[in-house]
Amino acid sequence: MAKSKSSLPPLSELIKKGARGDEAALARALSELERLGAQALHQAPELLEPSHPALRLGLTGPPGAGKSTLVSQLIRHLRQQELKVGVIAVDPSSPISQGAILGDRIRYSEHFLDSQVFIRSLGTRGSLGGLSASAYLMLRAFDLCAFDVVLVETVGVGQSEMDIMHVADEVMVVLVPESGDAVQAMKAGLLEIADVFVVNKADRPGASSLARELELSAQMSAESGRKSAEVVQTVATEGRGVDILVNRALASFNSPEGWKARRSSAERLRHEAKALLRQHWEHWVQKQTEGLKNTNDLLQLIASMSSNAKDGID
Ligand SMILES: Nc1nc2c(ncn2[C@@H]2O[C@H](COP(=O)(O)OP(=O)(O)OP(=O)(O)O)[C@@H](O)[C@H]2O)c(=O)[nH]1
Ligand SMILES: [Mg+2]
Repeated sequence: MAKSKSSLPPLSELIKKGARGDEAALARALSELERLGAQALHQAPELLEPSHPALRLGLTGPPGAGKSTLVSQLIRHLRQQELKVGVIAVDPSSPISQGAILGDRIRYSEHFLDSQVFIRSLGTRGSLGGLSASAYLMLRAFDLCAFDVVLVETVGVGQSEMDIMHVADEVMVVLVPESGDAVQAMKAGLLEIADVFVVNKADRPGASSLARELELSAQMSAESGRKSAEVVQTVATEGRGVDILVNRALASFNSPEGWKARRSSAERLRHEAKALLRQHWEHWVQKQTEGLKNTNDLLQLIASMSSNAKDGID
């Protein structure tokens, strides 16, 4: 059961408390963002102009590639630099957040007691496979709550993989020797979104040849004037190669001009607006069709559509 609205402090209040380090308030704020969707921006317009944007590092790749293990390693290194770290783990297999939370409780357990690390798991409910409106809103909340770096983990299946490019300031595509060859990655359009190809599980056979293939593709991409990704081999379970990723992250963190400018681009805002509006209208369509029983109902619905649509949900 959802809590009654009146028992909750306003969203802005929760966010303010979250910014002062109250983790419980931040957790409740994020749940409110999930519940409210786009309306949250009305209730807490300060989300639109965060004064302290956190560097967003995206990690995407096939299931089981070692993304969470890498995230855990990255958190450890970033904490050594005394940076405040947020994590959003998007789990497409989970229609609701609860299922995802359980899995990541275990994966990130070593960081749970650290007050400067905040981890949130998120299902992709209602987002047609892409990043949900909630993810965009939560990232804004992390900005407002003075996080330095936010790691966004998405499983590389379908649209969410591509969406990561519109939210992350730097995208790491995590591949493993057994995930198929570089050509496969090219076909999936990964060359366009990757800033770094992480060849994880480099303790397994085939890692070097995958890395070479990726390097070759990156080189060809650079020669034709497109983005050229760095290729890094890692063994996440042992922390091998992670320092290279951390150094890249710190370099970006320490020279924010480029990514801060990209962050405020109209193109990014358009992608965010699409996610927000999509969720809003999906909710609306769901509500409108709940009671539909016959073709007459359908006709009536169509007739009233334009006026209802203007009112939106609730
Ligand atoms: N041999 C080896 N195993 C690894 C390495 N990195 C991670 N693993 C193991 O791979 C398995 C999956 O790791 P996760 O970090 O959960 O992978 P993930 O990409 O987050 O998985 P999903 O979130 O389910 O898509 C775990 O059993 C890890 O211990 C590595 O470098 N070498
Ligand atoms: Mg994971």
